[in-house]
Amino acid sequence: MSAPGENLRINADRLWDSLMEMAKIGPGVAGGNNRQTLTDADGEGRALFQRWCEAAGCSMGLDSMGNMFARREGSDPEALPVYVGSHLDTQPTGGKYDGVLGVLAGLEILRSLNDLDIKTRHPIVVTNWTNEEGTRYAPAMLASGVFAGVHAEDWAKARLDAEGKSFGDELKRIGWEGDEPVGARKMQAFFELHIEQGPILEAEGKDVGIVTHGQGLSWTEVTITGKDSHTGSTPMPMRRNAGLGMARVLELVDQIALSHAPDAVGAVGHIDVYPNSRNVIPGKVVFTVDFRSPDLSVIEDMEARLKTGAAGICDEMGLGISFEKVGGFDPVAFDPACVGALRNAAERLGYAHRDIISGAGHDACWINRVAPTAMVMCPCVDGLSHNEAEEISKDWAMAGADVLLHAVVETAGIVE
Ligand code: HGY
Ligand code: MN
Ligand code: MN
Repeated sequence: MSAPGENLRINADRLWDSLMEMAKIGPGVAGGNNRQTLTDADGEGRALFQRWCEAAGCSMGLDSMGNMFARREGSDPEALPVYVGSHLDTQPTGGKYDGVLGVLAGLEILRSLNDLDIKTRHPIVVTNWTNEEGTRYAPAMLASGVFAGVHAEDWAKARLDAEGKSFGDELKRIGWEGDEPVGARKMQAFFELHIEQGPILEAEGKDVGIVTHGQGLSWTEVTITGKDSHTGSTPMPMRRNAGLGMARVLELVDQIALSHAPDAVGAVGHIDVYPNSRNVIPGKVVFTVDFRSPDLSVIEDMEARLKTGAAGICDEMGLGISFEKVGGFDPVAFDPACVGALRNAAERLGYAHRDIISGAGHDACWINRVAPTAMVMCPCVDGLSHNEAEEISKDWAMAGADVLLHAVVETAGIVE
């Protein structure tokens, strides 16, 4: 397919206005968003996205995991569509751009092609993947994982949130469960634009990052059990303090990750303490250990050392401990041809770029299993994300969307 001319660009003001409009749905308390998956706010955001897509002349498909597919016809209806998208759900204290930029940049591509009356041979489909964040329902990238055949649909729909509500019930409740069998769609390619969520691109003055690989992720849920007892009258030697055991395991997690510096990372972001009362020594704690590395053998080493080290700590303290793997995926290498289309687009458009490995997980990491896939990233201020203060510039959004536009259109083929 011939490459588009360098003058083919998106409308940055319109993209920015759409980002700000979407950000009004599920506002956070500090300028960001709390539009968690399968909440009413998620439903509202989906409805707005659908209205915009239909106004752009698309037909909207919806599968049984709530994944949305806005289709712009091509000249050859039999040709496999080129897919582009990301996710509209956010963290509880999320930013306005994580995921949303990738979905709305996909819509902006369709709007720009309409403006210029450009026809492509392959159809183009803009996608919103359900529950990318994995906050309300673990694991992350749940619906794209079902689409890619990684998770069984029944298992995914049985996942419970902290209030015991199931994914399947909540998807029905908000009215976004489609009839389409999940995973039936075949793709020519899949492209995703995402903010970097790290400091590298801004620090190096780059406009875009060409994502060659995504690092692997491991989520282990750890349960430590001791004995609830009075914080005042229980002598120290008699205590079986699950909270103290957890504190020592958190220190161990940090040491394990640092032992594989500079590429490995580790932290615990989710902690439930029982009974979580000011004057009761916790008899039980449940927390999730998040390890990541571009190297699978490093991830496996970190998982193994967590288990032996944490079991040793609990043994010494007379505490019980159990582990459950609740999420994860191996490091991914994206499709060289798709990566090349993005890199050539950045060159053609005159954007400063560098290759980069994604630190965060993305739907593209699963879709890479079923279609040629690649990602492009734009910088974010101070590399901050999963924080309401997440910020990007309109120019960065434009650069990412322009590069995405060129790779998608080149792959879909312009019909003269
Ligand atoms: O966890 C992740 O990397 C993604 O933000 N869900
Ligand atoms: Mn994301
Ligand atoms: Mn995220």
